[in-house]
Amino acid sequence: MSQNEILFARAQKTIPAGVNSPVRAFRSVGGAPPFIVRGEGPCLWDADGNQYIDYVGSWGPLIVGHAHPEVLRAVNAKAHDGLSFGAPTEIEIEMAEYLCRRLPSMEMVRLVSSGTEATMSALRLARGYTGRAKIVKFEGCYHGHSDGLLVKAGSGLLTFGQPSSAGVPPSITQDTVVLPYNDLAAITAAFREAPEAIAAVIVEPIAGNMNMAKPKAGFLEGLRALCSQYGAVLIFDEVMTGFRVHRQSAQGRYGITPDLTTLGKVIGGGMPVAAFGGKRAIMECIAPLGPVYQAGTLSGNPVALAAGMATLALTDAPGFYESLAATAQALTKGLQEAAKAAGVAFSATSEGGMFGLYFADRVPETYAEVMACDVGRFNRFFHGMLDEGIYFAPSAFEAGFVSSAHQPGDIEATLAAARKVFAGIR
Ligand code: HOZ
Repeated sequence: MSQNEILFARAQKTIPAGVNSPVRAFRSVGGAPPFIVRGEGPCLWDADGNQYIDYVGSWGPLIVGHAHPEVLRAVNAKAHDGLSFGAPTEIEIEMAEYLCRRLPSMEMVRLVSSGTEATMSALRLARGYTGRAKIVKFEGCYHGHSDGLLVKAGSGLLTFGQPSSAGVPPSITQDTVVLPYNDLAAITAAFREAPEAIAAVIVEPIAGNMNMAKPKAGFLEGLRALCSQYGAVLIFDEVMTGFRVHRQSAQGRYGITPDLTTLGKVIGGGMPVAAFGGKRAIMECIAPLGPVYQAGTLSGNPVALAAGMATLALTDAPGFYESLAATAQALTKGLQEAAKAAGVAFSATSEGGMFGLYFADRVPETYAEVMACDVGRFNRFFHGMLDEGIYFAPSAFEAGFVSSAHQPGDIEATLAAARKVFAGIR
């Protein structure tokens, strides 16, 4: 047995499926996951000494690559002052000011530790602010694992073909309305039917948990107009897209101002940091200013924020996002050419440093189109690439990520591997 297999067998004795987040278990693609020992720049090394070019990037946070020296320096320096205080520190203000400066929709922000906390709190806040109960989410979008949002959700739930979770009583989800993504007519009808019942519409402005699905022209604009017309709170869940797809996130890319935004991943640079924020009038409903309760012992943790601030500072470099987008485009263009040469039905797209790969003739725009992609062929592609030292997400339903550490040589090596693998899975 390899070291990876030995570790996986050992892990399964004390950790369900051997992992602390379901997709990592490789159940949908099969086989044993590599146990990661170390990361540097665009690369990972596993317990057997295998090296990989990494396109998961810890599922999005590592926009400047693994173990960036400036991020490590900031973390080390902060850690020397103590790890956690459960009391206010100046770096929390710095992060809040930075986020409000960089996202014009954000007037106030509260820091939390995970994307799940951010979306759960934003929805509670929207309900408290409007005094309404219903929330609208879209099929295939994933907003973390709080009870009311685990209905027709993406990510691990889609990966395992179980889009709604057991253990969530119908009484909890009775106010969750699930509608098709990119279908403005459906949400228009929902508002007309219950004009004063919907507290919030929550959306991944670019869906990144059913592979990657971009908004059709007019969809986000339509959501904005409907929420304004009916007095509902528009929440952009930018945990994945925040500072990843554009300097000002998806909201800047598409020119839409949401009422609330949730953030995570990149703002922590690989440490547990997330946030929700937006209009002052809504944010002032949060305790102790207002009646909506939310709290957290490790919220605003100074060491985690040091990683986030150092990462964000690196993304401020002129040309950072242009170069990131060029890297992702070189990858997706090259993969499409390689698939075409091999006669494999394949398409790909990207936005900033995020990309989607599809075993289908054209890039999907709806949940149904994503579901129609050839998962079996993806799985063969995934394992072929892994054997060649290329680490993509172990699921046909997750987006991929590049970092500023990926160099043209990494993309070339990936495409050389892909030419070989596509030829083998024709
Ligand atoms: N569900 C997240 C990705 N969309 C995180 C998966 C993980 O960390 O294993």
